Amino acid sequence: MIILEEVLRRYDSSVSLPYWDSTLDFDMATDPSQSIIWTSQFLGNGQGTVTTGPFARWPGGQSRLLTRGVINNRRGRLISKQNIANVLTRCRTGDVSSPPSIGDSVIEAHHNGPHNFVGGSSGDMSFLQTATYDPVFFMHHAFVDYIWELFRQRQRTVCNINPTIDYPANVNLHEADRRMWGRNLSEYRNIDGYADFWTENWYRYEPAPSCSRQNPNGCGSQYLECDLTRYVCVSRTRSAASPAPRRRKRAVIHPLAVAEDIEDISINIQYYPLQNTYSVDGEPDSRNWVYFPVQVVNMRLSDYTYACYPYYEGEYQKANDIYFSPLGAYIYNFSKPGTPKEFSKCMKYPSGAFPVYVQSNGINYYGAYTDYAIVDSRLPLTSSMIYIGVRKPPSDGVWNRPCSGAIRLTQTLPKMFKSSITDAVVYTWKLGDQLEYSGEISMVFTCLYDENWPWHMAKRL
Ligand SMILES: [Cu+2]
Repeated sequence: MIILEEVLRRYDSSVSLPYWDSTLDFDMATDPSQSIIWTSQFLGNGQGTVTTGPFARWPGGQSRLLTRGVINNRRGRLISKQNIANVLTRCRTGDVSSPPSIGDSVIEAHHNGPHNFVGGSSGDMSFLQTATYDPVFFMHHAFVDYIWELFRQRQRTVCNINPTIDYPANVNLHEADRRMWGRNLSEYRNIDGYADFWTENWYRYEPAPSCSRQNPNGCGSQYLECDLTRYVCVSRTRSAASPAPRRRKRAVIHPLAVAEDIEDISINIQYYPLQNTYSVDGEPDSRNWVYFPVQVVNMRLSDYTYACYPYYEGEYQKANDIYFSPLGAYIYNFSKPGTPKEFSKCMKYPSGAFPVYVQSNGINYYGAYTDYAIVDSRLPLTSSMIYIGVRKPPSDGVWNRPCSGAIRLTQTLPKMFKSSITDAVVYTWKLGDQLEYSGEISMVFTCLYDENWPWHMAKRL
C-alpha cells in the first residue's frame, strides 16, 4: 500500500490512498449494491464490465476488461461494525490473525467478504490472482489496515501489550523473521511491518465517519447520511449521485522522498509464465529469437532439515526429515558442510522448492531473456531443464571475440539451439521407442551454497 501511494505521489504529490469503509454500505437500509459508490462519480458501475467512472475500460486480470459482480450478489458480505467490534474485543495479534486463529475476531475472515461482494461469481475482485486489477482492492485493503491500526492502538492503551513485538506463533510461511515477498521488500522481515515507524512517519488514518444523537450531522459528507434509528452513518443510494469526493482519506503526513529502490516493483511468485519482450536492439519480434537448453542443478543443503518427518513408534521422528538417507548424504561429498550461504537479496524458501532465474543478455546485441527453473532442495540432487532465448545468429554471423562467461552461438553445426521452445525441449530427448536424454545440453548451472568461490561440482566429479 505504501509503495502504491508513493508511486502515485510521483504523479500528484497531494494524493492519499482513500479507504473504503464498507460498513457504511453494510448499514444501508436498502441493498448495499445500490450504494452511490457504484456510480461514475466514484468507483464506476458495479456490475459487469466497468464502463463508467474513472476506471472505465481498464484492463482486468482475465484477458478481458475490468469486471465486477456487485449487483444481485449473494456471495459476499461487507464488513459490519459488529465485525470490527469483535476484533476489538481481543488483545493478542494471534487472536485476530489467520493463521493461527479462526472465527469472528479474525480480521482476515472479515476481509474476505468485500472481495466477494465486489467480484461476485466471476469478477476480478473475487480471485487472488486478479483482485489487484480493481482499484477498489487498494481502498478495501486500506480499510483493513485501518482496522488493524485500531487494534494496535487498543493493544497499547487497553491491553498493555506492545504491538510491535506481539507477533503470533504458528504462522506457517508468515514467520516473523521471514523476508517479505517482493523484490524490493525483501530487505524487510515480516515483523518489520509491525514497527511504529510506518504510522509515525509515513501515514495515519482519518477516523471513520460517525454520527450521534448529539451530532446527527457528523457524517461529514453530502453522500452520507446519519441513520437516525441507530445513529450510524450510511451511504446514500445511487440516486443521490453528484460530483464531489466523499471517501475518507488516508493522509500521508511525511512526504518522504520516494526511495529509489522501489522503481522496479515485482513479485517473486511464479503464478503466471514470464512474458519476455523479444526485443533486439529495440525491435520486438519473437521470430528473431532461438532457444537453447540450460540445465540447472541444485544440491541439498547438508545441514538443513525440512519440516516433514518419518512417523513410527507412535510419533514423528524429528532427527532427520523424510528425505534424508545415508546414501543421499553421499551427495554431500560434492558439497560442503556448514550453514548455507544466504544473500540479503535472495528469498528463503522453507518448502524446499524454489525458482532459479536465468537470464541471457546479448553481448553483440541489445536484448535480454529471462526464465526460471524450479529446483527442490529437499532432494539430494535436482536437475531442471529450462530453455533460454537468445537472438537468432545471423547466417553469415561470425563472432570470434574471445570472451569468458559468455556463450557463442553460430549457424554452424552442431547448432545448440532450436527456433521454438518446444523444439528445444524435444531436442534434449532422443526420440525412439523410449525416451532417453540426448545429452545435448549447452550450459549447466550448479547452485552453490558456499562462500568460497570459485568452486564447481565438475571439479570433483
Ligand atoms: Cu484482500
